[in-house]
Amino acid sequence: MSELLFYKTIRKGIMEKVLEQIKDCILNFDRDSISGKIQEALDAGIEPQKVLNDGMIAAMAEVGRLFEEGEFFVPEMLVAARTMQTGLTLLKPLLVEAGVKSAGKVALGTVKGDLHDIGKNLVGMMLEGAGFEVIDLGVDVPPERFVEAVQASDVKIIGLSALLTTTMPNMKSTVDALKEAGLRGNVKVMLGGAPLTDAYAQEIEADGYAQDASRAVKLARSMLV
Ligand code: B1M
Repeated sequence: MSELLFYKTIRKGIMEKVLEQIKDCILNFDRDSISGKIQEALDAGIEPQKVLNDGMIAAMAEVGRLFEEGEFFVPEMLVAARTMQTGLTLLKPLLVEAGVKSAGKVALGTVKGDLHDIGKNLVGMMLEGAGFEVIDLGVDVPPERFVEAVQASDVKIIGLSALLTTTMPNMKSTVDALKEAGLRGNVKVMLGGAPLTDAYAQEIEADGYAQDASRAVKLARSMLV
């Protein structure tokens, strides 16, 4: 083996190891170590996008798989997502600087009258983990705020969350408001929340429903192909 090839092999090994360690931080909920590991990766010359894709997004995909297989539950998914968020704080400015394209912009909110935001926040974190840019409109969001969000920027997906049967109709009002504003063709509408169903999504002419945060990522991805 030539000297150059030898050093290249060593370097590749170091890079792979630190990316694995970043994944492990997320899978083991190690918020204290993740920023240090990301810095180590950057210092070793790994591009921020590679850190994001092969370290963090890969870990979040694994989190989603473990959740779907019943090995992780909501609390695990939540702390994993928070660990990823901690790492993203360091990585985000570098990604922006490097002009890394987001997977797409999602405006996310809990609909009017509804104050539940734990599930919505989890969906937002998982979407960010998957490379989407998330505009979090918060809770108790009236239809016109969603319309404004689409008017203001190149939002590709509107994500509506509701936990109360009494606030579900405000999802329909939001879809109707988008239609009235002539914007329905510009965006996909994704629904979620405990009382929601596929049938309801179809009834109000939304584009899809996701049962949980992991499936929300898959749905969002499928909406943009
Ligand atoms: Co409320 N609450 N709550 N509550 N609360 C429920 C929803 C309820 C089912 C409890 C019950 O009676 N068993 C019930 C609703 C009954 C119904 O409508 N059928 C209820 C009620 C009645 C109320 C009040 C009316 C109580 C009162 O004041 N009398 C009141 C309403 C306030 C309001 O919103 N206007 C109220 C208030 C509250 C708190 C403020 C105390 C608190 C919310 C705190 C917060 O969110 N910051 C609260 C909580 C915590 C709950 C329960 C216990 C837990 C909800 C939760 O966070 N789950 C809930 C009972 C329950 O669900 N077991 C209950 C964990 C979370 C991770 O799951 O939100 O389902 P979830 O999100 C999942 C999926 O649904 C999905 O992915 C997430 C992660 O996997 N998902 C999406 C969610 N949004 C998505 C969007 C997507 C895709 C997927 O795409 C855009």
